[in-house]
Amino acid sequence: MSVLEQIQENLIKGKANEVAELVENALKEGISPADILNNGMLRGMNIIGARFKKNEIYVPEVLIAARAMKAGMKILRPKLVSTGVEPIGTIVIGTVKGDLHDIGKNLVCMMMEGAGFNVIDAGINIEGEKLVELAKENNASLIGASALLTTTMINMKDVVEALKASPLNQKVKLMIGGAPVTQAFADEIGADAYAPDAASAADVAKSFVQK
Ligand code: B1M
Repeated sequence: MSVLEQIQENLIKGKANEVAELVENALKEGISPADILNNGMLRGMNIIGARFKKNEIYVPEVLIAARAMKAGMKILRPKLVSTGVEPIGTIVIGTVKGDLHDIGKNLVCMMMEGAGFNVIDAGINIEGEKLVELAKENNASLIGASALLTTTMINMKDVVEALKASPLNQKVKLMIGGAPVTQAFADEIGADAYAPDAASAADVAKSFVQK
């Protein structure tokens, strides 16, 4: 089995130390950082995303795989930067005002990172205006808003309004999600997209930057 296949397999199993070590080995073998990312780690993360969507695996397995991805990225990121590999886009993600839930949001961040995005995690209890400000500062192409409470999901409308009122209107897309959120709600408030889970969120985000 090639070192890239080993990276993929160990990432899927969530073996963080092994992934870090294999990434080091791959670099020593002269494999390019982009190849390690695209044909080792991202392939593994794509498989995790697909299995998660089909309910073949659950949140703990995804979190463990994401931790392994992070361990590999710690070694790889400086090499990617020095060889000029660009992220596929930047996304700013936060949990909306009044809401402190972040497990799902963190999962979305990890899947986005796994898909090749530069992720700016704005944290929890975040005003719409702040998300827009961060998108502007970081030249993001997407904003993601998460909500877990029926009482806070309405604050997603503030993100829509803040975006509309900014120069980023039409340029930056807004995706929303979280347990009480639906496509109908996204349509109602005028968000550009809704995703039911973290893997779909990464797919939707990719489709936006590929357009
Ligand atoms: Co809270 N809580 N909670 N809670 N909590 C819920 C959400 C609740 C359903 C529990 C219940 O009553 N059955 C209920 C909401 C009821 C409602 O609104 N109808 C509730 C409540 C009421 C509350 C408090 C008000 C309780 C209180 O204090 N009286 C309080 C509110 C605090 C606040 O936010 N202001 C509160 C507090 C907390 C804790 C702090 C204790 C803790 C949060 C810890 C943390 O996040 N760091 C907590 C937890 C853990 C939960 C439950 C148990 C689990 C939520 C979770 O993490 N799920 C939850 C009950 C439940 O769901 N069983 C509950 C796992 C996570 C992976 O799923 O976040 O849905 P989820 O994310 C998914 C998708 O939704 C999607 O992708 C993720 C992965 O596939 N997704 C996106 C999420 N964001 C997305 C963004 C996208 C796209 C997809 O695009 C950008």
